[in-house]
Amino acid sequence: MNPRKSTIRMTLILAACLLAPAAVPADPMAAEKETPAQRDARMKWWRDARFGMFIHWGVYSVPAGTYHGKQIGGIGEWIMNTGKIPVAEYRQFARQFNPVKFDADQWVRTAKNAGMKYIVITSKHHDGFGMFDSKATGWCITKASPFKRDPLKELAAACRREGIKLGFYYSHAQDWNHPGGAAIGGRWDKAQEGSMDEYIEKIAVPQVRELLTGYGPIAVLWWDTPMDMTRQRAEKFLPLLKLQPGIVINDRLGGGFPGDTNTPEQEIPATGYPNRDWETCMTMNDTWGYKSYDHNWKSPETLIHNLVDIASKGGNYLLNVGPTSEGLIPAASVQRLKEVGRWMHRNGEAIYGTTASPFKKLAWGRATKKLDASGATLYLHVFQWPADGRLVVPGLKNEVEAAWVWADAEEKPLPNGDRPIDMLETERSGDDLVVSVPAKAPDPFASVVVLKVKGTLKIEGVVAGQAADGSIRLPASDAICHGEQIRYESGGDRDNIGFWLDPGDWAEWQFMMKQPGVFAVTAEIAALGRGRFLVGVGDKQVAAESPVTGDYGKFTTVALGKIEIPAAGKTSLAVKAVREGWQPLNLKSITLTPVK
Ligand code: FHN
Repeated sequence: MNPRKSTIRMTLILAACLLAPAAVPADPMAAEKETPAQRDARMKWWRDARFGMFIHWGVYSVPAGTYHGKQIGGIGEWIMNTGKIPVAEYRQFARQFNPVKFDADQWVRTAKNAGMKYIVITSKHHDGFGMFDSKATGWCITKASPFKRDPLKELAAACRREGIKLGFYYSHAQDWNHPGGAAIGGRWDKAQEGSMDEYIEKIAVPQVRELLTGYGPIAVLWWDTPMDMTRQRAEKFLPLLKLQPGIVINDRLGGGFPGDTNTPEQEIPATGYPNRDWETCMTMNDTWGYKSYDHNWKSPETLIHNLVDIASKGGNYLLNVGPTSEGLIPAASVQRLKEVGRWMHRNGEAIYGTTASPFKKLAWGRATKKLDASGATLYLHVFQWPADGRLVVPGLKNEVEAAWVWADAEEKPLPNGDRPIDMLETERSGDDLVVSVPAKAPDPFASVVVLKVKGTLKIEGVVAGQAADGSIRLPASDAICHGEQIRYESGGDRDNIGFWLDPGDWAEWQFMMKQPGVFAVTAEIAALGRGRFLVGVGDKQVAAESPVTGDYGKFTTVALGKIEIPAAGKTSLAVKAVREGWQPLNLKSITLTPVK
């Protein structure tokens, strides 16, 4: 949990909306009709793509974060809700929405040159404004704005020309302009009152039909915030999906339908979702829709590392841009996408069509892989280039066929147009494989070393061990999280176990104990209330209580007591909540220090 990003209340409401579909049975419609092989075929392009562009564009780009001269907190596309702007007043912004600089080809080329393979654009966000020519309402771009053009038509044509897949985001439940639409936090204007079922029947369903029939092949339908979506309401949308048989839908329809993809938002889950397709959606600054004064941009290095990190966990990266009311993608976004594109141009082979890393942890970076009939190609993405020229690949037992880095094509052009490579030597060192790499990193952000190995991948479990003084630090990133909600949170300033909302969830560490004995146990914890928990190794336990730090991002180190670990060997340590009076806590690490 990181309440600093938005209010705790909003986070919990959104989390409840988003988490709901995870615990429900599979989509019966899909299960009936699709074999696993058919599903794999349908998902293939999406799995290969790994990188897409999210576009949040609408009327909210006119106020751009400011209302009556006041900067409104939170994300830009929520300004109507956060500022409690009356419906009639918000509608006036549409009169100023005239994005004459919008150039669909340019947007699509910006995405394509960044290495992105698909685009998902807001066809209607929570403000209910149709960014397309809708027959179902007057509250859409062709009727309520001076622009009159249908930007989604133009984008669809440009995507077809450039070979980029197009998807539509559609806010099916929340709609703050059409009577009956849901509103997180409650409605604030009489004009919003109405029946949700009627809204779904008269606005949402007809609009989704329009979107799935009038724009050529639509690759993705991206639902959002399924507030008040009962199964019955969600079912109204299902027949429409047959209009685009190959379509991929996310997990936010609600009503118990898991969809095709999980959608972690603004975070990269520690271990991905091993049995689900998933896609991290993320902003480049701190807002989805354009805010004129949000300059908190992620660096190109962070964006490249995020893309690699996500691919190494088997997911896709849906990276957002929030164009202006003139129709321009902000220059800061374009510039960053160019940098990512430069990296992808050289290293895309190590991202597209790859699957998750076979390594649990790599101290210097991440890995992706491609399997083939004779063995595997491992792509080692090195964030910290080894100063001694020795790249240690822990526990890799396979015979190496070849190792190389991609050479600079301009320095070493090959007559047949093939990619020039610099071959590398490898050697064994105990359990590990060592690759001798050039002194200088080929890339300032992430250099790719390619290892072609023979046979089925064999990597022997590498677990943490004690330091020379007998102590051992167990970081959140090494924990095995047990439960539906608890998870490792990383990225930005987060590096802890969080979302520990269910006291039935628990965390475990496995490590190698060489010098058993009695250990003092300390933990780095952030919490808002006193939650009781147990730290246990076998039948030995320490009972403890979390400190109150006042913020889920503010950690303090607390001594929890002593524990005896009597035997050497592979050891498991568990941290479990005490159900009565449980208060969620964020846990960064546990440290065991030998008691002399
Ligand atoms: O409320 C929206 C938000 O505005 C944005 O569209 C994100 C993108 O995933 N989805 C919702 C919050 O989860």
